[in-house]
Amino acid sequence: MAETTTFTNATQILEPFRGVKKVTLEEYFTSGHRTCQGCESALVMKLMVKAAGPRTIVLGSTGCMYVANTTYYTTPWVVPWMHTQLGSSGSAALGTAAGLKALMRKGKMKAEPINVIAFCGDGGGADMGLGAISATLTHKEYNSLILLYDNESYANTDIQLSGMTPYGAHTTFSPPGKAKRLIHTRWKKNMAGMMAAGHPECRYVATVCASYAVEMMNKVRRALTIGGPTFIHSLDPCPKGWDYDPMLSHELGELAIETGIFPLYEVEDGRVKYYGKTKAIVEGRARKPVREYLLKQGRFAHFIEEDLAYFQAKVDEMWQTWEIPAVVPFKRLDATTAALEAR
Ligand SMILES: Cc1ncc(C[n+]2csc(CCOP(=O)(O)OP(=O)(O)O)c2C)c(N)n1
Ligand code: SF4
Ligand SMILES: [Mg+2]
Repeated sequence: MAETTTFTNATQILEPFRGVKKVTLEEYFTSGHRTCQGCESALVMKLMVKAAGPRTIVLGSTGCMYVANTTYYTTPWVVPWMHTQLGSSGSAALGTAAGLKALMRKGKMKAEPINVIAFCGDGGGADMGLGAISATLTHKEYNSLILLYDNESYANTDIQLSGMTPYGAHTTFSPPGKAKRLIHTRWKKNMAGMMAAGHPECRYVATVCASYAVEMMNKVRRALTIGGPTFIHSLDPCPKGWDYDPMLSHELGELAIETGIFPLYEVEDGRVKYYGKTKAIVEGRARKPVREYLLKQGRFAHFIEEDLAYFQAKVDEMWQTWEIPAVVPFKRLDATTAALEAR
């Protein structure tokens, strides 16, 4: 671990792990948690802090990764950890980074780059805390990473739908019924694209899935190394909320990528780079049909052909009509329309 030359915005230089055999053995999220069997979000916590290393402070907003990880007198966190209010991951990240900087400037603690990571769920981050995250991403003088773990519902309070719940999914707020088969008919927010497009001075935004663990850890390391406020969106299969056998978590993560529903990419200083199977899709590989992903989950068991076709058409649209496929949803203008509109 080295340091950049100036203290002001110094970060730890965390080189990427060159393959799984090069990943460090030390764990900073260990036993002592009570998440469900097959919980991908718990794996994300473990990989996230393993990637960051020991000189790290983790802040976590309310949700499964707070409640199930800090039951009275137990915790899996080996690094300093603090709970923050449900909508406050952005404020907690910024406040902690600013506080550390002030203490170091005043000589009250040793000056060294300390990683600050604030995690939030989709409810806490993409709905309730969106404003605070947005504000934090404009404060380029403070280093912090906000990691949104997206299990696509307010899981901790029994699977209510959030702005990240997929179209048509069965949640406790959207149970399918005889009169109305689909209660939830909104399309999911494009969180990483929104953060990248909306915060020109945020230097790093990425999407990850723990099914691709080394890539995921390397994106965390890149975000922490590049400095300033950064943002990562992780798609996390959740056996309880998505209603599937816990042994399928890894496979569902893969299918989310292979169907093109969840693209893997990073935006560094405005440049988009696709990863893994998403890159292969961009280069022409066929996407798997969305039904292969959806029908493995009980939350879509009420879907009929018409619903599957609609879902497929929306995903096709992401890939075929978005200006930057699966990242930025502005529509391309064909040359004639563009010329007419320019007059
Ligand atoms: C302001 C506020 N409203 C409601 C709650 C109740 N609550 C606790 S956890 C939670 C669900 C959070 O969902 P998400 O952020 O997606 O995290 P997950 O539980 O899915 O891990 C809710 C609604 C709360 N703690 N604070
Ligand atoms: S409900 Fe989902 S996110 Fe919460 S602990 Fe269980 S598997 Fe993990
Ligand atoms: Mg959630």
